[in-house]
Amino acid sequence: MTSNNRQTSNNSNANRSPVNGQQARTCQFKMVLLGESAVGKSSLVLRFVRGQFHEYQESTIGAAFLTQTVSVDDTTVKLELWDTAGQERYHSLAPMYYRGAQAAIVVYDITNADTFSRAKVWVKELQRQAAPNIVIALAGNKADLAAKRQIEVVDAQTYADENGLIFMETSAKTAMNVNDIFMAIAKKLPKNQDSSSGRTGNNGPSITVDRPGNSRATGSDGGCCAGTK
Ligand SMILES: Nc1nc2c(ncn2[C@@H]2O[C@H](COP(=O)(O)OP(=O)(O)OP(=O)(O)O)[C@@H](O)[C@H]2O)c(=O)[nH]1
Ligand SMILES: [Mg+2]
Repeated sequence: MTSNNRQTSNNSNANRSPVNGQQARTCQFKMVLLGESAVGKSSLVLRFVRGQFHEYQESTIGAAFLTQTVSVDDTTVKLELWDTAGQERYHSLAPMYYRGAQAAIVVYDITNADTFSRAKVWVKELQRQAAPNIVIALAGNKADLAAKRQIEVVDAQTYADENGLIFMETSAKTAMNVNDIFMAIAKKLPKNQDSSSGRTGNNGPSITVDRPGNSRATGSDGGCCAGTK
């Protein structure tokens, strides 16, 4: 939350840009990443948005805001990604970021059992406090460090199944399952409800830091499509 230089375009026609002579449907969703510090939230987002990985990724201060646009069938899905800070002193800020979010990725580090316990606490908090229809994914990150694993896949999968979560082990380092987990969420998001707030910005990835109040993501009641074929 150190600057306010978010790159957006207010092109009101962007929701209905013609694709192959037809009107494309554009949806926009707010997604939040939660989890203990150093589990790899920022690394997952940077891998997804920029295709990069940094061995010495700096710990996030406050939160970072990024966007990425993907295609799901005939729909352009713009994801507004709030990458929260995992350090204890920022935990009280989390509700600002998950409020109104249509999706969340709760991240743990497969080599650290404490982070899995913390992930479960985040899931519980989302189930109680976030939008009732929020799509939640559980990411067991650092899968490239399987030799140091403390959490077995079957245990995480069982927990995810019991709680209706998408689950994948990921590696921001090798890129394993990174696009896949974001795409699995994007596919599960509702895209058939019209909303007047289906604003869209530039289509390319952008990375900025911002305040959550500036997000124009839609409300907590589901779809945010604008423009239909
Ligand atoms: N081996 C390995 N290291 C990773 C992976 N993902 C992240 N890391 C490393 O783990 C450290 C922490 O990653 P971050 O992305 O900063 O973690 P974070 O969850 O954003 O941490 P906070 O911002 O403090 O909440 C960095 O040194 C990363 O390089 C991964 O998949 N594999
Ligand atoms: Mg971070």
